Amino acid sequence: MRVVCLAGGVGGAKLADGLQRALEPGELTVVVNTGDDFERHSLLVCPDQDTVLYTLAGIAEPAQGWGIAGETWQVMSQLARLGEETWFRLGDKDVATHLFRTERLRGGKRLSAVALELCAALDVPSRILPMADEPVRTRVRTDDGWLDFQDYFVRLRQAPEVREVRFEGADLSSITPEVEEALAGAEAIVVAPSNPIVSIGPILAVPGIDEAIAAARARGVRSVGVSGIVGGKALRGPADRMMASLGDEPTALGVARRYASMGLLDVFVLDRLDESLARDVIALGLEVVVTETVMTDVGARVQLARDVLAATLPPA
Ligand code: FO1
Repeated sequence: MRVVCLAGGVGGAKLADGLQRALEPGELTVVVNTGDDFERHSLLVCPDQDTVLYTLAGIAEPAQGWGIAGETWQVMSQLARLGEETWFRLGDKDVATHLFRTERLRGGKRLSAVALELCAALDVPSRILPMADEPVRTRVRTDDGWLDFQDYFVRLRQAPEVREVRFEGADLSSITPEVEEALAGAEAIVVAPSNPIVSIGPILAVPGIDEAIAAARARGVRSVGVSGIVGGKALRGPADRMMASLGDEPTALGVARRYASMGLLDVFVLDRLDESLARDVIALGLEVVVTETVMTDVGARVQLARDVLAATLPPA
């Protein structure tokens, strides 16, 4: 079954890992958010792409979710000694990824081509594709003005309230041939339990992606989304606070409303803790599946992936 999964960082990577384990090699394509990407020490860092890459390659650092297991920090220590800012920590092995990527981009390759080279080099049996080849950068407006995403997320530890979000460059970007081909051949679409505003939002802001999803759904492909907000709390990161400060209800129902208003989904997956919201989600015109969505171990990732894949099959 050919599956396309839209994903951001850690939550997206975990479900993608479950899907990769539940499917045959080559059946999964993950389209990742690039709005978090930025230049650090003259290297292009693609946090969501790399989180998914390292997870699907089986080398991710398990506790923090991003970066590579067993990292050392010699480069950062020396940069600190030289007086550079080191609030964004790049491990020594991780730096190799950014060197590999940046060198190829400077040589004229597209980000998508480099992403596929990284998958091949790390023996990942799935395709991890950036949402666009052109730079798209998420910026957030706080009471102190506009900030680059990683300034807000890592340097300021998501402390400021977010008043507005924009995806700079999205209007100049376009769907890549690889993403277009994946959606044209998809038999199921999955929207991972990632932040709906700053992880899934940028992907849908790339011209051509929502149309390609709509075209797939028009030929009967079902689209299933999973809430990353459980019991009114984001499993990770600031999605709940961000939704509240932007005027959305910070619950799984708020996530479902956002996706339903975009006409993105057929089915919404709720955690058992949120079962009482099912009636309201159904009223939005979505089917509902209630299951365990918190992926505490690999078994839970595979179980959620199986539940999601079952929901992509039309009801009997
Ligand atoms: N997150 C942090 O909280 N602190 C870091 O120093 C940090 C470094 C980092 C390096 C490479 C990478 O791919 C990701 C990294 N992240 C770090 C995670 C990341 O920036 C965010 O979790 C995502 O952008 C949000 O999805």
